[in-house]
Amino acid sequence: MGYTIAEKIIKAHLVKGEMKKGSEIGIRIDQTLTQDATGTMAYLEFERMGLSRVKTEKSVAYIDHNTLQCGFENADDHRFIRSAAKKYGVYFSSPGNGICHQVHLERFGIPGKTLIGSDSHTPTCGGLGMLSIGAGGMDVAAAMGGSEYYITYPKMIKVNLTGSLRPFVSAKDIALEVLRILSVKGGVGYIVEWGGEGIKSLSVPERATITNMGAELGATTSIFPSDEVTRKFLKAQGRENDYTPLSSDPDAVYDKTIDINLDTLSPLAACPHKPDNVAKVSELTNIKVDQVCIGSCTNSSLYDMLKVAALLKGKHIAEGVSLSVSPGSKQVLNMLARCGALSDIISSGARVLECACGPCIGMGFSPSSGGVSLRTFNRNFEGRSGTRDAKVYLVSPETAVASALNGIFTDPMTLGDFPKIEMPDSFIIDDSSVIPPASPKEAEKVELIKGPNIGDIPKSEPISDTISAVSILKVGDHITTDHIMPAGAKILPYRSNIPYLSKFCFEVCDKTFAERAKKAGKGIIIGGVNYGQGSSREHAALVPLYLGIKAVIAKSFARIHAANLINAGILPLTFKNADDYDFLNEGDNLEIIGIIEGLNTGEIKVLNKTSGKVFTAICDFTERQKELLKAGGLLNYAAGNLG
Ligand code: MIC
Ligand code: SF4
Repeated sequence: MGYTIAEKIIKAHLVKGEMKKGSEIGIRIDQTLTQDATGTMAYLEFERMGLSRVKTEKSVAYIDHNTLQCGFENADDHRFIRSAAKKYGVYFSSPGNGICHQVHLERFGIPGKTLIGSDSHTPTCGGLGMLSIGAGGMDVAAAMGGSEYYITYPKMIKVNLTGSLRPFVSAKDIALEVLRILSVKGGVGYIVEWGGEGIKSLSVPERATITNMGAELGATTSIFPSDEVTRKFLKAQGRENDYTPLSSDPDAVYDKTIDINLDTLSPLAACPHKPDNVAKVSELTNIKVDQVCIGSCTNSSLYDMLKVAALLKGKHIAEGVSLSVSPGSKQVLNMLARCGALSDIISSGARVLECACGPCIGMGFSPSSGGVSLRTFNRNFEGRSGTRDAKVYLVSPETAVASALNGIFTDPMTLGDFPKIEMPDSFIIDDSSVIPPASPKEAEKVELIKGPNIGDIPKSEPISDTISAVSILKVGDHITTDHIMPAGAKILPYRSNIPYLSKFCFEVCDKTFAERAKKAGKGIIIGGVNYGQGSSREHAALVPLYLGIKAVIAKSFARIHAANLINAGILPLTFKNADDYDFLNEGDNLEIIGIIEGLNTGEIKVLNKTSGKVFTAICDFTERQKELLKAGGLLNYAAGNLG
């Protein structure tokens, strides 16, 4: 039996476990990336684990999320990360150099290698055949220190593309089509592998748009083969030496196959407030548009920006529309400036923002009350834009421009002829904003610089045999980490100040949660399906830990969040019988009994002291996860086992 692309990379990196679907494996990690909203914690954790120097082939620290710098907090985080990078052996990508995933794709990603990043969109580099996976900060810190990274050996989905995209239909529409087919939990437990004749006409950045949004499927990662298209891209980046061809074996076995005929695809949009709430743009055309945002790690490549510039050239956006354009990297911005395309964007009335995440994570540019915002981004969760009642639609750059020009949702296929986009044979290579680390000898002299907003990581305790606590919050299905620990301009600067951050925990669902949890001293959260989907932010576990949350009982969990809970020493339990969810109320007194024994048997009894009912929860963890829980999380565990 042959291997899929992902299986080949896993095989070459396997350190622990067996290549058996559903079992836990540990893989060697070649590269890591962090960004600043998760990076401060990751480097504090690296320090706490007693590690002194990264052991990876390349680790990069990006500054791209918190770039508003209203006050000293963000700037202090940047300074701390810069000092940690210098000391620990990490390359530091300065603010302004671009969004981590875009820059990593351009400058560092290598086909056939492994990458984990403290950001859920790390799979972007799957666009060039790299096995790249999003993870919590603690896992990234441990991997930087040379530890293997653990995943459940995934099942495989093959997406076969045939035909080619019609003008005005683009890679984003392919990503949305797969979301329409599979939904936001359809990828859980899978790696999505892309193939078929149709991929030949997709450039690396277009492939990266697709693997980027694989995160929204809940997939472990997504990957394309490394082929002639990949070689050309790496050559244009002056990195032809990094090229290796990589494809699946003809007899590779997939658990599921999806066929998409690109010839028949039309422009799509994800409607509020879920990325899988997909409709045809042609069915949305009468909606008035207030704001349009182009950029983010999904759609900010040079190709995307050149298309945008060409479509805007000589035209002006409609009255009442506010259009932002954020190129993904300094390379993209520089090339737009040199060829004059930037001028076409500016003349159209667009507001050019810096090369950073910006509006995607609510760092400014929030829509007006109830406003309709069309974004080329990857997430449209309620409130993420910074405006609670805004209606955010996820669209392609083509749909974004067409709608900005007309002031109403517009099918770009009505725009006429598609402009010819000339891609250069080589990109401007200027890595001067990436600061190399100090030599191991010099590193000893480098001091970590911590500003007053940089606090401690909350301490967790070894799991006890019984947890008696009140069910402090009951939430529904598909709760995102944006619900649990919101981001945005007001809160993001406090990612390294857990006590302050805790005031906003679950604010979107229940403004009283934080205060009630703190007062109760300990609590249990009840969740529905796909609890903790979305971002990799471990703050969605660390803050509940700080607020005394001992366990979360849910119908199912998103992969990264479940790992983050275990790393934080919080017990993630699933209902054996999903109907038991219905019999639980907020405020019930719960007792989880016989936890230590339950960890061995895989099941646990939960007594609802308020109703008198008993139900069973699943706690089917791997030996490693049990050890982590018994130690009270990865940091406690690492103190004895890493470094
Ligand atoms: C996101 O898109 O939600 C983020 C912000 O990039 C997060 C990371 C974070 O919360 O810092 C992610 O995707 O992991
Ligand atoms: Fe940044 Fe948005 Fe991409 Fe997250 S999804 S890394 S916030 S651009």
